[in-house]
Amino acid sequence: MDTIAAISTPRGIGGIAVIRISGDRAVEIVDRVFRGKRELKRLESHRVVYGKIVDPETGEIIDDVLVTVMRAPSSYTGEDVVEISSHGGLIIPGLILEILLKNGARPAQPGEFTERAFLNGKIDLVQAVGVKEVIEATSRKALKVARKRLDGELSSRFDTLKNQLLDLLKEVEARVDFEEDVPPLDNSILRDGIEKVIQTIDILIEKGDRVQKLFDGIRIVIAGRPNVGKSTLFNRILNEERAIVTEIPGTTRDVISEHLLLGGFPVKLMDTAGLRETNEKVEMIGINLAKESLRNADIVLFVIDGSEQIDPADVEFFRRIEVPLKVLVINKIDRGLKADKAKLREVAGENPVCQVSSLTGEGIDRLLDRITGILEENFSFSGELNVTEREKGLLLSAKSDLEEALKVQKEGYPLDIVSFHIREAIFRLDEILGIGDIPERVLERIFEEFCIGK
Ligand SMILES: Nc1nc2c(ncn2[C@@H]2O[C@H](COP(=O)(O)OP(=O)(O)OP(=O)(O)O)[C@@H](O)[C@H]2O)c(=O)[nH]1
Ligand SMILES: [Mg+2]
Repeated sequence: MDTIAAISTPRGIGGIAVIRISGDRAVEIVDRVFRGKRELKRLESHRVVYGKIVDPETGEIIDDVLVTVMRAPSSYTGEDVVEISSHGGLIIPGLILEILLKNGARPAQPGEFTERAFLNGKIDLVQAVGVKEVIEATSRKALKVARKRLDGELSSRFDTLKNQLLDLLKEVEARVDFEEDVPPLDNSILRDGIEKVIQTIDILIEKGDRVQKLFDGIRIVIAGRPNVGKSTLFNRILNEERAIVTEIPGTTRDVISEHLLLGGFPVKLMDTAGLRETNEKVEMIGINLAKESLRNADIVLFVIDGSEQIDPADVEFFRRIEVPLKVLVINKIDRGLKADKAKLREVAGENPVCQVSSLTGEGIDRLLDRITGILEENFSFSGELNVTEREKGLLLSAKSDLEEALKVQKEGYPLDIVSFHIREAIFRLDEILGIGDIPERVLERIFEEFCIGK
């Protein structure tokens, strides 16, 4: 395999940068450009040595560096890895990389170091995703989940499921091959076993989906009729003039979103177009986008103008929002509350009501506390793990294989048909972990999302 190199630290001004190189020729290539007390090929594994990087063509000294050598198989990729710590900045790391490339390395693709770690059996595919997630986590909560994945906790869940299925398969196959020598299969044990696995899959998906929101951001959508002050509230929560505010109804057309942390929870806050009947083309598109955001929302902040009487259209709309977590936000209370309080309660039903002035900031802290409370109640997980879209797809497909196994068993098909379906489910779990032949394009799709140098 080629020897690959990349700058692993972010581009830009910084104290140091790390250039990483991995492959059979890693040590040899760096030796060509490194002048230190000792040649790297004579250095033991996991030792650091000081020296200079020199362009062998011109003899020019590029930088003082510390070089670490990690020999196969005890390295991140499982291959020989050399890491060069140089000065950071805009020029030096790029120059060093260039010299390495001129001397026999090739540029690494995004995630290629991690892909090699996977191909060399250092980590499985589930853990590989964890590498990306620990790097990209934007909150402590997300990091905790990613850390567990990287440590193999999720992998071992999949492994347990697989072993349960293997046990069942063994029972079934024994009857297929040597029916006369073994007592007949206890159907209820088989059914219970399969059902238990299906149940575990359901729980993994249900919880995993919610935990995944810690990475994508919990979607909080601000909605309501035009001009009630949605964009003003959006800006107020963000503490910046992000969305355009005017007194003209129908100002916001696009969905505008920003990521922020609320009470330590990663949130994607979205401002949407005011909901009303209209024939204006652009506004109509905006309203459709707003409705779509509402359908995908985790929490809805439904804003009404409290300085006016309650509009029956508002009541209707609030009721129709299917998202279970919704807050009725009564805005513009700086102008005095004209809406009838009893009526407001009735509209809100079981849902929390908050009175605010997005203009003056009054009541905003209380609203944010309310939202944080909802987040804590619904998105706090202990010991939970996330599942990616890919994993979810494969889990669902394993589940349908198992349902099929139950069905054919119930209908009295021969046991080898039952065993076929169990086996298929096991293959799906293997695919999740990356066991067996994983097509190149599947790996590509997983690793292309990584950054270069990881
Ligand atoms: N007095 C008062 N005025 C407010 C408050 N919030 C918003 N406004 C005003 O109400 C008008 C509409 O505000 P926006 O934030 O643009 O309302 P919107 O709901 O985003 O409107 P659309 O984008 O058209 O749907 C502006 O003139 C704001 O200054 C408030 O709390 N008090
Ligand atoms: Mg607006």
